[in-house]
Amino acid sequence: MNQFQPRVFSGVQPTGNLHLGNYLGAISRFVPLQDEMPTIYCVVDMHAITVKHDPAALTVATREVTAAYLAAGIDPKKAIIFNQSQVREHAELAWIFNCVARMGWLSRMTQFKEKAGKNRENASVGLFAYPTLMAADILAYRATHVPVGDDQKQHLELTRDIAQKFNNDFAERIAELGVGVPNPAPSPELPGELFFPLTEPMIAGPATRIMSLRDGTKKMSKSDPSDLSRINLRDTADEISKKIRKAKTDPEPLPGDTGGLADRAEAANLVGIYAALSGRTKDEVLSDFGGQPFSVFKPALADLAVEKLAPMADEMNRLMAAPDHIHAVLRDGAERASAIAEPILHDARRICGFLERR
Ligand code: AQP
Repeated sequence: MNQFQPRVFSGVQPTGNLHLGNYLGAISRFVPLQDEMPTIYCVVDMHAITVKHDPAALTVATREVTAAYLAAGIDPKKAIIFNQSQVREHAELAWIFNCVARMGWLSRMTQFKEKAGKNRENASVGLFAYPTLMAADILAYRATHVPVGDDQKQHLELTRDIAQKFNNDFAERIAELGVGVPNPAPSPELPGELFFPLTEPMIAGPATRIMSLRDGTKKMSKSDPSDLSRINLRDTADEISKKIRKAKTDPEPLPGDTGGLADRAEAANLVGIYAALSGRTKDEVLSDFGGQPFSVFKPALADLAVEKLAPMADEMNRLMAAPDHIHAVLRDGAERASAIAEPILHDARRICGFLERR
């Protein structure tokens, strides 16, 4: 691999209904990383306008994601927290990447196909180009690691493809300007000096894909029209308990090990949630609950979910009620983020050959 300074970047869209999947797949995993390397956590509001949106709701949801970051334990003195639209370099680098990425690459993105649905002609150009903006989010900071849920794997592969093509297309220019980082293992695919790292996805643990509580084959999602399909991060204890009680299951008792969860998507999902919330493996959970019916397991899961999530909801509500602290965190974060991205974009512009203001 290459020798870039380790740095984490990740983001969450402020599209409302932040849910347990966002928490377990992403936000909760952001917290320990802040003690391991420099971390940048973004509220990706420019991504949120790729589908029809309500401007007033976007403002509120931007505060809400920030509140979730803080309530989950991200310390704004350690990590940089900011909203994407306040750092211009994201949009600028996204344009450069629109000219590096190929139409064929973007046409293969499953998230675009799912979100555009049958009416693709009517989808926004922004929705199609979403992955190039995501690549820019990451590479404007030359981030080396990105913790995300499993659904983002394909976009991260595309980010690597874009970085690789940029490094190759401009290899001579990067060397000539002396702005590259030595690549310890040059190959026909990658030159000896790299401008962008090949970012590593961090997709691990028992909760990389939390499924809908109503349908174990569908991802838990903000945009699911059924509120019963997800546990929202600001749900009350009663709402959490009710949703778990009503979660779809099968009539069989829980198996004694994970092998017995094959073909039981809903059961596997609930066991995965229990494992992630308790910090144990699925097999450990099943060694306690194997042979038990859902009438025993569901109340235990509800108690655990309330114990873990209710204090976070309280803190989010407190922060949202007096958002001055949220605004201060975002302002400070945007300044610190700009200070990293500006010199990187300055070099990217020179690599492209844009004539500077004189
Ligand atoms: N169900 C999930 N299980 C595990 N991780 C998940 N993530 C999303 N859903 C799950 C992870 O949360 C982070 C932020 O996601 P996002 O805001 O970019 O939204 P998304 O991935 O498009 O998924 P959503 O939340 O369901 O929104 P909609 O309904 O708008 O598509 C990412 O790291 C993601 O992997």
